[in-house]
Amino acid sequence: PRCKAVSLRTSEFTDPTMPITAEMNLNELIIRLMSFPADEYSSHREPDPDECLTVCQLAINFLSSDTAICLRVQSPVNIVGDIHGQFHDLLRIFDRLGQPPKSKYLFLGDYIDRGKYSLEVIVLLLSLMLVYPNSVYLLRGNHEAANVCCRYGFKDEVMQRFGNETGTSVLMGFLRCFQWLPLAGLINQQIFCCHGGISPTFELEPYRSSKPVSAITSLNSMRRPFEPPQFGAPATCCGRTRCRIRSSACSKPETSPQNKRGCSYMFSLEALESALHSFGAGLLVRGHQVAQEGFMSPLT
Ligand SMILES: [Mn+2]
Repeated sequence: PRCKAVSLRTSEFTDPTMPITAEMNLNELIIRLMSFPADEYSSHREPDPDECLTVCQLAINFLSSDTAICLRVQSPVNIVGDIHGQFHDLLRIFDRLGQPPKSKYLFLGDYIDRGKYSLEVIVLLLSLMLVYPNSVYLLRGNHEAANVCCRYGFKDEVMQRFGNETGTSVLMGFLRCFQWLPLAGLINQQIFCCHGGISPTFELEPYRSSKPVSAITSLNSMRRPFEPPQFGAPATCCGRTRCRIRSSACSKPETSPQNKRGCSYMFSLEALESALHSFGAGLLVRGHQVAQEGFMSPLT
């Protein structure tokens, strides 16, 4: 990686009261981005730095009103995995499943990096969340963090479009905003959704109580904002650690023998059932991993 890692302390980027600097009509911005031409980059007006920073600040104001780690969502809702800067795919998803607020969406994180249009993806999704807070829910993926998005494309995209000086302030705006994104969602008290997966440290608090909802309460006892720590439940939840399914029985997620850094977990059906039981949930839906057919159900 040629870029220097940007290190952030939570305290430096958590002011939810920063004034909004630009007048902006979010509905117009949404309509403009939704009509992004499918074949012609030149005729598309990209989000400008003021729009990016204003959307980030509005999102922080909104997200800081409830700092729980786990969102509660009611069905029916469409669950969408990693977009990774593929703006056309996002538009196709809206075409197929309906635009908010007609259809409800829970996105599992990893909006940016890899694809060419990270800015359009994240600006549109944040704007939709702001205008339709009961129809668009955004979770945090491992790419929504300083140390990842500076290495996998988002930082380069922002610098290329806006230049180093303006680009840096836009990047910082997004990094501050990412710190406020929730890590998990629970649909109808039944379907637990997160970017990465389950972690052995989910057990620390949930298992102290026999009440099934205690795990969620325990997740909710953590508060945003933060930069994901390197290890532990929040790290695994948002995919900072990798999760893989293992086939043999084992009651807890275990570190993968292939991964010498010990930041990867394998989990079996047994471990999954035990974690879900502690949440009072029956199903885990996660992103973070390629599924050739669009989705897969490896443990059913
Ligand atoms: Mn990921």
